[in-house]
Amino acid sequence: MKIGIACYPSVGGSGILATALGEELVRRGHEVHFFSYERPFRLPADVPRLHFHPVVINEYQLFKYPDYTLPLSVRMAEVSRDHRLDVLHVHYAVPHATAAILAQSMLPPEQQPSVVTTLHGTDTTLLGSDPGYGPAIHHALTCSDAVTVVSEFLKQETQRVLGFHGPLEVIHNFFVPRPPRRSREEVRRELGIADNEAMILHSSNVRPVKRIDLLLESVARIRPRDAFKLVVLAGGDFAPYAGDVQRLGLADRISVREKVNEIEDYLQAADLGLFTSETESFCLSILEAMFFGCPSVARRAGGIPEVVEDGVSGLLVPSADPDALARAIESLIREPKRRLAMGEAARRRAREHFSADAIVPRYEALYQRVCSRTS
Ligand code: GMT
Repeated sequence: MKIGIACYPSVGGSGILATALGEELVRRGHEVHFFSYERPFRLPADVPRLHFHPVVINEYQLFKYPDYTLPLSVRMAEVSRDHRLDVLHVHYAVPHATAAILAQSMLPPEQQPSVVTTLHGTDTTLLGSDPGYGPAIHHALTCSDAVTVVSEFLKQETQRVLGFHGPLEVIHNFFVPRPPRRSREEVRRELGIADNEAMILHSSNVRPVKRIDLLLESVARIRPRDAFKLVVLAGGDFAPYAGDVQRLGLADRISVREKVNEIEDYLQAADLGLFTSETESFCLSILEAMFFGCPSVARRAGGIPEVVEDGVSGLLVPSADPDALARAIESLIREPKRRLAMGEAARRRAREHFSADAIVPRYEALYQRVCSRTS
């Protein structure tokens, strides 16, 4: 099939998932066309049947704010027509779903691709309740040929927040780990982590929803304080948290790496993950760690319980309580055998339920279904 994918190019779960899906579809023989204002940062170059179409945004003095939706829809319409795309699969509703619907309606019926929209999280939980966005998102979902969500939790939130009661198919996130480029020892040496220190890993775009303040408060309460080092892979600017790091006396306990591409190097070196998000529709970062046998301590938030079985493949803490989070981490630092067993359970669960082989055929089947329906 010929599939167009629109996504955000920067570090963020929806763009990462969309990129991985595109790569997997190409590996399975499909032709894939990506649309974004920049090349998605994990998108490999020079892969046959994998194309990238940059969307050019011109600045006009008349506009106070540059518009992205219209140039995106025009680009999607042009490429759909020129390459005879079967499907436009858009990741994150705003503005991609609206642009796809517009692109579809710009074309004559015989050239119209089907539109599949995947909701990832804040497009429902944050923008869905904004009166300036909610009705437009609802409209785009209603006009889509199919809508998917990345967890049961997000399905319920989409029904509750947006009042959308059309079909919603739950297709969880997946991950395809690449082989690490450096050894575990090399990476730990680079990070200054001694053999008797547990490496706690947090990776995210460090937006407010990730509650980095709570993350730092929690690790500051871990005892003994020389039992760990926290490594933050920040997909955004970590500078605003420098004051917290100083205030909490964490300067010698924390290493931050910004915009890392070789995440596998760090995932294999980690002993534990720590995630304190206010909400997560799934939490791709927890899954990435699971593939490397690294169990996580996380808040029981949003769709995280669909990823981690509490007490089996990780530990879930019911509230935003830094003491409870610190105690959970301490228990796994103190009991390496239990931690390793949890890591193994996490790895098994990840491979069984959230591998490309488990998930990608679900998208392929959906594309087949919508195309046969529309044709
Ligand atoms: O916060 C991010 O990392 C980006 C965010 C988004 O809305 O694009 O990620 C969401 O999509 C990921 C992939 O489906 C999910 O694993 C994340 O849980 C989800 N983030 C939130 O719900 C806050």
